[in-house]
Amino acid sequence: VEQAQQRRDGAASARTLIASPVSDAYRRGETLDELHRRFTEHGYVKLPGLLADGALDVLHREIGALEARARAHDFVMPGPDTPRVLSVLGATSLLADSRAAILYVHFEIVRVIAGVTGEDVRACGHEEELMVCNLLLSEGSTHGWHLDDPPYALVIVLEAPAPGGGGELEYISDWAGTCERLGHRAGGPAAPAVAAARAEGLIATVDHRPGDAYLLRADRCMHRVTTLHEPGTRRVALNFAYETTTPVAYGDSATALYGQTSCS
Ligand SMILES: O=C(O)CCC(=O)C(=O)O
Repeated sequence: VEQAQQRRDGAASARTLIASPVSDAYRRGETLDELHRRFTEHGYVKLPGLLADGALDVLHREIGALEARARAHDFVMPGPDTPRVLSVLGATSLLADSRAAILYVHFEIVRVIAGVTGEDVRACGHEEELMVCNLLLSEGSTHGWHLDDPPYALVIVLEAPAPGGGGELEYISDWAGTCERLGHRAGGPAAPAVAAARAEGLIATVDHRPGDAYLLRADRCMHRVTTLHEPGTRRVALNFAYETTTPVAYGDSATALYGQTSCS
């Protein structure tokens, strides 16, 4: 009986995600045109209330059910030399045990991404980075400075601390150009160039409320999620990665963080 109920609940969740996941505001061509203009300029746009409430509720339940299986990390990522203090679910878990994939390929979501980026987007070719869930579960958690390999990240924030509690997105647009101007090496440890960018006022800080989404040019904008600094707070976000027709060269860091046998 319980199994039959679970199947019915699962089908109801899938139907909710399929039916109409994107809020009405994002169906308008003029909205997407304005977002495209801002995205082209900054490499970032906030998409407040992108998902309809029903779709968000389903994601909360699905991720909540998987949270106990998230892999906890506390290490310094080689390359940028920045901390990863968070728990993660990679694409294998999300594809096998959740319905998040319905959103990843949903025509309404793809239409928004194509409209905002102005690109004919394709699925990410990395088997774990395709879609991930990043769970910052306690005070001190952080997702340190890095670039992603795939060009586009659609991030859906499910939980966030109250404003001022940490967990903000910080980003630096055009990392390669910024490093060149400031006389730093773009591929080396992030700290010296980030400090120089901060001194020049080049770091944007954005707060996201639960239910907000954003699109980031993640291979060009250096970014991080700041440390949670209140006891008992959490930040949980889904990241859907997309490519274009240009092939992506994948390094080792996504596998180190999201792979089935990864660093700790
Ligand atoms: O959680 C976020 O807002 C950013 C996630 C991120 O940087 C990533 O998944 O590469």
